[in-house]
Parts: sequence; C-alpha cells; structure tokens
Amino acid sequence: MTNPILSEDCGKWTKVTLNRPEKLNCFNADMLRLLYKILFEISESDKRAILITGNGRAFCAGQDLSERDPNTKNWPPDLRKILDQGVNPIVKLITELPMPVVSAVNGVAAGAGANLALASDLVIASDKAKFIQAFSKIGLAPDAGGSWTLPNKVGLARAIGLAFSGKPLSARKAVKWGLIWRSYDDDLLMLEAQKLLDKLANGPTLAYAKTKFLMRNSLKQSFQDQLNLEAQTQLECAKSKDYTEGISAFLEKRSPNFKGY
Ligand code: LHQ
Repeated sequence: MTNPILSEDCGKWTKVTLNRPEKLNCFNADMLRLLYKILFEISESDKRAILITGNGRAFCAGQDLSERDPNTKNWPPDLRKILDQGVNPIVKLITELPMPVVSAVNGVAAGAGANLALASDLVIASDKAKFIQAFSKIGLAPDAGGSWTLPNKVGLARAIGLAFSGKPLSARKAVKWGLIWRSYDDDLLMLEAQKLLDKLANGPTLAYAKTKFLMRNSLKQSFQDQLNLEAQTQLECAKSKDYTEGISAFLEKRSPNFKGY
C-alpha cells in the first residue's frame, strides 16, 4: 500500500508530503494519524524547520468525502469526535511546534486542506494554487482552525465572504489579501521552498519559536500584556548561544552561524 504521508530528511529540516495524489491528497483517518505522528517525531528531533506540501496537482482537498454515506444507520457521523481525533490535534501541533512550519501549496487547497496550510507559520504557493473554503457547499461551517485563522489574517468581511461563497481564491489574490506570504511561478515553487527552508533551518530557531509564540499570542492580549511578554521573551532569548553569536557576528562584520539554541 502506498504511504499516504512521505517524510524526507533534508539535513536540518524535514519535508512532509501529503501523498494520495489520485484523490487530490484528501484526508482519511490513517493519513491524519500518520501526519500527526510524523510531525510529533520531528518536534522531538534535532530538525529546525518543516515543509509541508502535496504530491501531484493538489495540495489537499480536505476530508475524504467518499467515506461519508448518508444511507447508513451511522448517519450523521460524529464530526466533533472525528475533528478532535483527526485534523485538530495536527493544526494545534503546527502552531505550537518550536520551529518554523512552512506550507508550499502546490495546487488546490480545499476545506480542511486549505486550513491545514493556513495554520502554518508561512504559506507560499504556486500561482496555479487556489484556496477554497469548500465547507458551505456541503452544509458545513469552516473547521480545522479556519474560523480563527481567516478573520485574523484577512478580516471579517473577506473571511465571511470566502466561507459563505465557497469560491476559490487565487494564490496571487491570497498574497494581496495578506492570507499567505508569497506566490511563485509553478515551476519555481519547490526551488523557492527549498531556499526558504534552508535559510530558516540555519536561523535562530529558539528566537523563531519565541516569535511564533509572541505573534500568535498577541491576538488575545492587551498591548501592555504583550509588552510584558516581549520583555520576558527577550530575557530568555538573551541567554541563548544564538544571541551571543548574533552580536559577535555583527561586531566582527561577518555572517552569524546560528545553532538554533
Ligand atoms: C475527492 C475529494 C474529496 C474525496 C476531490 N474527497 N474525493 C474535515 C475533517 C473532519 C470532519 C469534517 O470535515 C472536515 C472538513 C472538510 O474538509 S469539508 C471539505 C471537504 N472537501 C471538499 O468539499 C472539496 C471537494 N472537492 C472539490 O470541490 C474539488 O474536487 C476540488 C475543487 C478540490 C478540485 O476540483 P477539480 O480540480 O475539478 O478535481 P475533481 O473534482 O475532478 O477531483 C479529482 C478527483 O479527486 C475526483 O475523483 P475521480 O474518481 O472522479 O477522478 C474527485 O472525486 C476526487 N476528490 N476531492 N474531498
């Protein structure tokens, strides 16, 4: 049987590929279990960044709808349980991993597939990619963190517009709207992803982890609370080898050689 998630050691970082291309990499329970396991294992390793992408023409088409059958006695499915045991722990883990997580969206990203990508710290995309909040088309509301991520990134008007309409948003427009970081010509996407990951994986990983925490946390904090948190964070960053190295490199007019701690 083909492995639904591929993991490739790229030196200081790991490439994780969603791998059910014939079904546009849509999720089933096995795939989600494996994705969580691999991300968790990376978090326990010495890797310093993660790239998530999809195999074939899609990034991910969300939940596998062929597993749903309204004509069975088990209908309706317990979607709360399915989410709590499937995609939710994954998007939560991505936001908490102490290293940068980048999604390279190589094609269509729909439903929970779009929101998996959008949970990443940085999202880059092929100019052929599109983001679809497909939920309303099947009578659902956004999940996998989308109802939090979208309004926070693009504001309520656009978030609700995307969710109600279920219309595709092109990668270029997603950049303009501040939903994702960059879009590239399709044939350049993986090259750019590799360059970005090489750079991030040689960066000050501890400072990146703190940055992630600070930024994500800021959304529920007052300005004063955030100032306090920043000050506490800098106290901790200042004890890192990378701070010593960063300052030394600046004074010695050379590039820093960060170790990640
Ligand atoms: C698929 C799927 C798919 C099965 C394409 N399932 N086969 C999350 C977690 C837990 C619980 C509850 O809910 C959720 C939330 C969700 O994720 S709900 C949203 C689920 N996803 C969707 O509603 C998207 C459904 N797919 C589409 O709308 C289209 O396929 C897109 C726009 C993604 C791509 O369109 P096309 O490029 O025209 O490709 P296609 O439609 O021809 O699909 C290619 C094949 O992939 C096709 O199979 P076939 O055997 O006919 O070649 C599709 O049936 C299959 N496929 N998405 N989610």
